[in-house]
Amino acid sequence: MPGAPVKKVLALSGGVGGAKLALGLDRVLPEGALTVVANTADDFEHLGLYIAPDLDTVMYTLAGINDQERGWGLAGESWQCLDALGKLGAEQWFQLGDRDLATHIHRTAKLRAGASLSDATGQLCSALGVKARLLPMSDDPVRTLVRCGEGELPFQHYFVREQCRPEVRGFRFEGQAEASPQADFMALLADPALALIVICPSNPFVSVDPILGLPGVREALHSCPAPLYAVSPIVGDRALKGPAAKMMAELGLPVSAASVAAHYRGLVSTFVLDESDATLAGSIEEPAMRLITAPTVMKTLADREQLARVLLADAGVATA
Ligand code: FO1
Repeated sequence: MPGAPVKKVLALSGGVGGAKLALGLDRVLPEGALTVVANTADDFEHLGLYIAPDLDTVMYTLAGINDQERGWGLAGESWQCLDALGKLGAEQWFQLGDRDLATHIHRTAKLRAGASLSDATGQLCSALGVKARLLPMSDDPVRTLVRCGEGELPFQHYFVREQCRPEVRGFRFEGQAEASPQADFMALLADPALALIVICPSNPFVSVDPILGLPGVREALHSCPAPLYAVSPIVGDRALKGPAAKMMAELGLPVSAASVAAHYRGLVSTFVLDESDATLAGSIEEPAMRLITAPTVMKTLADREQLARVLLADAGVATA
């Protein structure tokens, strides 16, 4: 007798923080249940290669080959090409490892031959043994520009070259208004089998907003009957990873999960706070948002699976 149809889960993710929860979900869900949509507004061209940092971080993490310490790139990497580039006087501020380069070379060749970013991603994922479906948020170019005192900086120049030092005044997502959200992503939002959408604990400003602001995405999320959860990337007054807390302070927002909840007002139905922020719950006045607490700090693989299980149990989605 055929079993019950698999309930589907969609995770919206940036890089390192989002990839951790995506891995937890992947490990506890039945095969075929998980789709991860990754931000591509951090993508850029460097040394003639198309680099998609968030897609790669999620892909390497789901394939179990990511560098756990750095969060990005491959484990056991070597840097001979980067050293040789340095000797030639080429730019070295963006570190491309020898084996990681194979991904960028292969993807760039596919794109130049006419493949879409979705096709190139699907092909890389199947070659690396990734079981979940990983999609770029769009096949069209969207690029984050960080507004700071010095003018606008392309995202990787702000993040990696300038080490997030410039004071942030705002963001602009070039190409967003003209971009189409990835077709399978939109189809999933209309799929009756979709049982849960999770905004991973990624940076709300530069990882999640590029996805949510694509034409038609907010409307599709509103009409989708599946509950929309968001996990706070801020615990106490610190970001789990990256510059989210620094950005909040520079934008004049209180650095707390309450600001993240306010950011997602009108969209998210369940907001997930870390257990250590349980006392904040009383001060978050978001009448349309249900608040729950969970252990959101994911240091180990067991932590990732545990958070995934808590979210799925809360949403009534069966695990494998
Ligand atoms: N992040 C860094 O902080 N320094 C790097 O040199 C760097 C290189 C890099 C190469 C390939 C890749 O896929 C990602 C890389 N990242 C690097 C990570 C990445 O730029 C950021 O973590 C994201 O854009 C923010 O989500």
